[in-house]
Amino acid sequence: MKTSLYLKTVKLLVASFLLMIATNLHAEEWKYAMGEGETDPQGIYATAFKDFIEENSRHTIKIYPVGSLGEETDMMEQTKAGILQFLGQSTGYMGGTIPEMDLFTLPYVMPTDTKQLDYFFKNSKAINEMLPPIFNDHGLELLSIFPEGEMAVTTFEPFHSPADLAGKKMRVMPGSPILVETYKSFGASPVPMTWGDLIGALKTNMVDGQENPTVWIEAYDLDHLTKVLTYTGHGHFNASASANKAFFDALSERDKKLVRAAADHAHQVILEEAEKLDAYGIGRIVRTNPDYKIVTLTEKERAPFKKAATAVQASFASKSDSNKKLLDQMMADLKEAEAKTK
Ligand code: 6CS
Repeated sequence: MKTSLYLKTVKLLVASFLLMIATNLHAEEWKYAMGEGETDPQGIYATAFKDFIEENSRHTIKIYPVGSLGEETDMMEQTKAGILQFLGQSTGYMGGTIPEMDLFTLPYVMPTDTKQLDYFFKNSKAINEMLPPIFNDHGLELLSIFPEGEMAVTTFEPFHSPADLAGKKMRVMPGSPILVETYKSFGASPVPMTWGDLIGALKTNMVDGQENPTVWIEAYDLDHLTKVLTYTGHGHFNASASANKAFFDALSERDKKLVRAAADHAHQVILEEAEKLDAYGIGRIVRTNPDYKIVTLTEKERAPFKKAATAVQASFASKSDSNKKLLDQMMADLKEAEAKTK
């Protein structure tokens, strides 16, 4: 009697030990595609995520920068299909697939103050509680959403009012109905276009301007392809990181905790970096391109753009109950961020 109990105990201990070794020795290569290069904000996040995973497990991460697997527009489908395990994507490419993600392209909603943005992206209930189940409905597991800098508009001619933008073909990211509505409300003719087509379109005057954060404008020489950079204060460029949901759900509890911890680490790294990106971007533009014209619209000049934006915000909220609840929560989150960072 005692012998069989002893043998059972030994078998259980050996099986547990082997399971523990197997779990620790279990190594996979996970694919991570993103809409930017390795030195851009999404690359900083992806590299921090990769380093954390590889320093704390035997798994490895292979990063695919923009262009290596096709356009940014293709990557969402590849991730939902499970071809990719992780996706770094600009929110301006996501509203066509996940309508609620146009929350982040709404005009005159996000602040430009980096301290408020930092608090918001760390504490937002809209992001941390309301978006994850929405991502799940689309076969994705949301890991992070983070800022990349204030949107600046670059054009060939100065503009100070919606009338100045009349008939101007303004390129917008291709996955956002709200960006189209925004630039129509600003008096322009929006042209949805992937990043891969923008440089050629600017060189051939297929478009009259575009918007991006200054760190991107500088990194990809958009200031040398246009004449004027205008701060309107209307928008902010944001990016997301997510995983294929079936892949994430199938992970061991240990690996789920590892992925969450890696995302939290990368989120802290990019939020710290994001506080400097705007200053870095415009600083380099002014230093390397001193003749480039920089305009900051006055509050009086911004007024008609802000008035037009209220209709776009209302349009977003009217599209679904989910959109309305998210926008209401985001406004509350932003109010808290402002109060907490005074
Ligand atoms: O304008 C775009 O499409 C690109 N801009 C940034 C800041 N990141 C990637 C995106 O494809």
